[in-house]
Order: sequence, then C-alpha cells, then structure tokens
Amino acid sequence: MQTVRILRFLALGLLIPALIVVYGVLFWGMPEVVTPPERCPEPYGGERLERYEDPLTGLGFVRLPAGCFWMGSPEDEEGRSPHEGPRTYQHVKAFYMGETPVTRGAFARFVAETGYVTDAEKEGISWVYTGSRWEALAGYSWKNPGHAQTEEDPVVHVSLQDARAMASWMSRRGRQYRLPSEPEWEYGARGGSSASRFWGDDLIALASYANVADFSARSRFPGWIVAPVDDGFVFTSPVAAFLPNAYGLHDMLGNVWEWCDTRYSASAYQHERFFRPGPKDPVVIRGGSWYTRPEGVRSASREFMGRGRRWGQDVGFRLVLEKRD
Ligand SMILES: [Ca+2]
Ligand SMILES: [Ca+2]
Repeated sequence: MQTVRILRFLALGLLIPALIVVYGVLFWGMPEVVTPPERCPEPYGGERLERYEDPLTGLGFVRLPAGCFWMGSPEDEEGRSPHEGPRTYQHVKAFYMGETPVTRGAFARFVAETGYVTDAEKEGISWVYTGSRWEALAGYSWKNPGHAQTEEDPVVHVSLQDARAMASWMSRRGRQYRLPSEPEWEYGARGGSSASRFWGDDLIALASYANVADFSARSRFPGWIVAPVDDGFVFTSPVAAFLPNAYGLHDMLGNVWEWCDTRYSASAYQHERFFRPGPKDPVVIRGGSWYTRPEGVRSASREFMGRGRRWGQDVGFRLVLEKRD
C-alpha cells in the first residue's frame, strides 16, 4: 500500500509540472497571433477618394476609407529603431486627412481672426538651427521662422497646443477638426504600402516625393550626412511641391515633422494602446523634415517632443476632419 501511495504521489508530482509546461508552451511560449478584426474592409483599390475643401482656410482634406494595416516596421527594415515594433495590426475608421500640412497662410487667417498668440511668441523663444546645432533663441516664431517662407510653406514654430487651438477655431462652424492620432497618421502616410516609404524603398526616388536633408542642404551646411539626391530645398518647401502618395496626400514624409495627438511611449506597440497626451507627457511627431537624414524619413519612423523642446523650425502639423455620416 505504501508503495502505491508513493507512486501515486510521484505521478501527481510529475503530472502537475508537466501540465504547467504544456500549458506554458501552448499559451505563453507561442508567438502572439494577431488576427484581423472580423470586419476588416477590403484594401483600398485605387478608387477616387472624396475631397473636401475648408472654405475658411482653403485647406483640402481627403476622405480615407476605413481599413486595417500593419503599423510599425519589420525588423529587417533599414534604418529602423526598436520602438517601431513589434508591428501591430491596427484598424482605422474612415476619416478625412489634410492633403498637406497646414500652411503659413492658413495659420495667418486663424491668427488674424482670433488674435491668437502662439506658445513660442508667449515665451519669446524658439528652437532654430544655427548652422552647427539647434538652439533656443529669442525672437523666432511662425512669423519669423529663421528662413524665407512663402504663404504656401508649412507653418513652423507651433506647439501641440497651438495646433489644437487652430483645430478648435476651424470646428466652430460645425465640422469637427482635430489632430491625427499616431495610428491614423501612419495609415495615411503609408497609403496602402507596406514598404519603408509610400513609393517603395528606393532612396533615389526621394527627390520626387520628399524634402529631406539632401545635396541642397549640404551645399549650405557642409558636413551634413544627406540623402544622395537634390530635392532643391534647404529648409521648408511650399506644400505639395512633391508628388503625393496613393491617397493623394503630400509631404507626409519630409518637409516638416507633424504633431500627432498621441502620448509618446517606446513600448506603445507592445501594448497596442495609444493615448492622448497629458500636459507633461512627451508627444509623438512623425514623418521627418528638411533636417532629417533618409533613415528617419520612413512611414514607421517615430520621434517625440518632450518638455525641453516643444516647437521649432522643422515642426508643423496636419489636421484631420471627422467623417460625417
Ligand atoms: Ca531638402
Ligand atoms: Ca511631413
């Protein structure tokens, strides 16, 4: 009897750890399977997208269809940073995305009508590139950006709050404008493409699609490491001077960084959760600028602005318009 009891004890003693191991392999050891939501719409097939023009500012918006996409970059993408992964499958509702960043002319209309004073003007300083480094200097703002701009250039030296304020002003006529979330921004930037850039992976093609750190910039700032192209602009370029993506959106990559109304977190993709930023949170900016090297000008590349630097000569924004049924 004693032997049977010992054997039974041993069997149970082995069975329980064995079950734990099997359970672990089945449920914890397996790679996470991400399945598309049940009702993921058909991928965009190139059909004509509806366009809306805001009568107050002249800014154009394109209606992006609802869809699903892989957000982030694969581990073998050149120039990738670890915070661009793991890739996460995101479902985006239909919304209208600004065709271009908000122009200086459109921002001027907002200011003329409201008397709005930007954060850079209130604090009396902004971040400019002095030829060797970025410095916070007095007197710079959207009105005095530190380089020549046309009314069609993207507005710069604007904070997240400034961008939200303009969206609120535009929303007073009934249509709801706001900033994009980080997943919405990347969905728009990709235009259905899973390549590193909306036109593919080709660096030479940059010159047709994006204003980045290039030979023009290096002729002004010798020593810069630049893309092997000449896009013709040292600083910001008028919006839509470069070819759009498949959705008809211009300047998603390059020209100016664009605010997303999303709190920056290096581990956001692990948790697949995105939040609006609180007042002290770092905030996501996307797409790279005239200052950015080619590795930073990719659909998945992410940056953020923290409390130390909240606006500057290469940061602007793009608005989105809520879909109306
Ligand atoms: Ca350039
Ligand atoms: Ca941009």
